[in-house]
Amino acid sequence: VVGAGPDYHSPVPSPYRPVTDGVLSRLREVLLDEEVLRDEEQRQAYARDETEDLRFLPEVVVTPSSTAEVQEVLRIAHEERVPVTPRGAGTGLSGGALPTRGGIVLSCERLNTIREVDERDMVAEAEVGVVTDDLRRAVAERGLFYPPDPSSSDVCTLGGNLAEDAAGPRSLRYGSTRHHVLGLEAVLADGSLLRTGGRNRKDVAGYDLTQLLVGSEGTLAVITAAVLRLQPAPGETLSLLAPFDSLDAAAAAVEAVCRVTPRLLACELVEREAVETVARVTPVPDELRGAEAILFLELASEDEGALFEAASALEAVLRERGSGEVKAARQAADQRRLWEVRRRVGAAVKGRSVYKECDATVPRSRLAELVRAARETAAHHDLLALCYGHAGDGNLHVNLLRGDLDDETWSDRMAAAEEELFERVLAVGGTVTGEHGIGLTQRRFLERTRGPRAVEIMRGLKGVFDPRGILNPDKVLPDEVAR
Ligand code: LAC
Ligand code: ZN
Repeated sequence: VVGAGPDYHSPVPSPYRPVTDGVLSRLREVLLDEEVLRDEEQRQAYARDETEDLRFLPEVVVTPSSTAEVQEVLRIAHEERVPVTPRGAGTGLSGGALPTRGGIVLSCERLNTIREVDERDMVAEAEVGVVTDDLRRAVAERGLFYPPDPSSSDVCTLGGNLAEDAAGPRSLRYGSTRHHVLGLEAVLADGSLLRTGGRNRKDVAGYDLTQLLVGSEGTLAVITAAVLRLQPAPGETLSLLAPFDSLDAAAAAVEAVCRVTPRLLACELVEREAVETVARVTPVPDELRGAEAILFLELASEDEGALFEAASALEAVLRERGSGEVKAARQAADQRRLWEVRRRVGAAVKGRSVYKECDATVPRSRLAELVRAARETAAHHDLLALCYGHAGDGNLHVNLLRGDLDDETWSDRMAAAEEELFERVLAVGGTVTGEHGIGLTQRRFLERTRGPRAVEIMRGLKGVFDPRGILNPDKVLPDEVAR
């Protein structure tokens, strides 16, 4: 029944074995009844993530509630050669959680315990089904801070953040998820348990398996828990809005803005079309309307004087670089209102049209070239594009919108535009994904980005971790074949 019904994409021809009644009864022996989902209606919820309009129906969904149960599931899948697609909250944007071969979706939703917040070592140990904001709140109650802030932080989970090395606006100051991981508990393809790292802030004993697993998109192991590094809270914050009368000018200003002060946490760019897309579904504060592009900046300091000093230094640079009148928000509620608009862009675009997410990233000094490439590429292929994202990190989400194009026109134009955009991105030393991952949809760019030798080494690693190729097939590596 994989691929059954007009809504599902055809499954990739499979060397794997199906989920037979025998496999199902083995799963039921090691899991509770409610941890094995077989009804089509239940499985449909696991057929998609947030990537385009792709759907693949899994044969069965399992929701283990302990690491030991994850081990049992993988032991069975390994013996039976059934593919397993690990899944967090399904907010991914490169298809990493799509069960392209049917098989088992292993949802981590019940692995949702925060095992410990240790104030003395300033670490938290949490299972991967914990919602990112729940962890942030739990550590904040103890006066501590966990920085990663993906836009979906109210629903996404640590597991997806770890698998994709998710980031967000504040990664400008704090780095992406991987910069906060000290250790992992993970289950290997054959069901055995692997612990990496620990609670030490420094540790160079052997190869760094922790950092290898972070960002490996569920292709090497199923991460079940992580030891995360915490920080003191950043203090008081102030947000600035700098309107520009062209997208190019806003992009060109970013490198100067990022040099001004270490108190800058975030430097985001949103172009007019993106603001207007949010305005279609929710009221947008007036100060965000009208400009061709806006830079959203966030500053933090434990001292209010220093905060305002940094703000005026930034304002001077922004004006010099062509910004209109810079507006500041100091009250928490005002800041939240502004950032809410930024956070909602992705969902608003998705609500407006099927679209192709291009997670283009370039060295910060090449940002203006990225913006130009996005605009020119869209024009060459007669598509509507909009840009927004993490300008300070050189990372923009270039969204190509389908609008009312028919299937064939859309897929031809989209593929050609993506090709042209990424050629230009790679030509200036950029990369094809800054934070959303290669997943299913960006695999054809991996070798061009990393080179054939690097991809060969990645394949070798895949073989060591997952010799039968059952873990998250069709992700990361191009044309992966199970042995
Ligand atoms: C964002 C997501 C789409 O930046 O990465 O909003
Ligand atoms: Zn983003």
